Amino acid sequence: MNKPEKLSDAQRSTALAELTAHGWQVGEDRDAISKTFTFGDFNEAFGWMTRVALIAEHMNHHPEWSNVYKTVKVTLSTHDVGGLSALDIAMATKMDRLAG
Ligand code: H2B
Repeated sequence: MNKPEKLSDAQRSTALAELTAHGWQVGEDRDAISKTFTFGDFNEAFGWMTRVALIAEHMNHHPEWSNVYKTVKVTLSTHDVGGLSALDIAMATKMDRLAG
């Protein structure tokens, strides 16, 4: 796994335009993106978290998240570079795809 790099300005604007159109919000006080996912019930929410967790392990890139019943709050940022990298964009896209 090569070391991630911070997004360039060009990469940022393209990626964030797409993700904000799908409900992701850009952090005000840190270089991160966040989104709240709401599912049908806890079983669905935790099942999604389980699938994402396996992907996170495969990517060696892990979300900051919390779950209350059928809601999962997610924040993505790359700690090793202190901000957004392509890994965050890839993970956000995978999360959206799995959430349907
Ligand atoms: N997840 C996230 N979100 N950012 C990182 O910089 C990161 C990670 N680094 N998962 C990985 C693990 C690193 O700590 C290990 C040692 O490879």
